[in-house]
Amino acid sequence: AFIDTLPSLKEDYHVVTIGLDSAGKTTVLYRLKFDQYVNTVPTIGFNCEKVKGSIGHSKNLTFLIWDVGGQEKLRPLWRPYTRATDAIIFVVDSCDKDERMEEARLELHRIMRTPDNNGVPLLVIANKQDLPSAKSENEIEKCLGLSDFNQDQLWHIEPACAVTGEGLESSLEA
Ligand code: G3D
Ligand code: MG
Repeated sequence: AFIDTLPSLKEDYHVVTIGLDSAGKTTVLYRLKFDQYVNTVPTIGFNCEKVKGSIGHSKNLTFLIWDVGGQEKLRPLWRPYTRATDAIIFVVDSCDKDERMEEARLELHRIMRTPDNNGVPLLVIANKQDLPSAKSENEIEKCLGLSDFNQDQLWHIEPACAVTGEGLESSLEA
């Protein structure tokens, strides 16, 4: 088909990045896109970038990644954006205190519970691991109640730092 001759228009996977405001979603997106730190402003609406995987299983795959604002008033948008997506990335600030973690847990379970997202794989990025108060992968798994998901829900948690890019490449691979 004609469209196949236009490689720049094709991508293999649609991925939507959500999470509370200031978790680091936009930083993650631009780190993946440009492999460098980009200073962000709070996202009003959304950002969208095409990203090429660079290692392992992700090599030669392209991802169209949507980054949707996480402020409370924008969260109702998560639902339409996550419809018919191939995967959901939930970015969490690993330094968040219990109350914000609980808020993240509620929002995460709310969005994963919608019928559209039945069976959509979930990648949790435990971001800001560079900071001393960062919770460990295990703690975050508990805080977000990841083991409460249905048996058939695929999920994976990856500790990362969007500022340095650590952990992100392997996230795409996963
Ligand atoms: P959002 O898109 O989820 O709302 P942003 O979040 O990507 O805009 O990031 C919010 C703030 O967190 C930014 O700082 C950003 O630099 C910082 N941040 C993102 N990832 C990391 C990380 O891995 N480690 C650390 N230490 N900070 C991170 P500012 O100061 O611009 O608000
Ligand atoms: Mg943002």
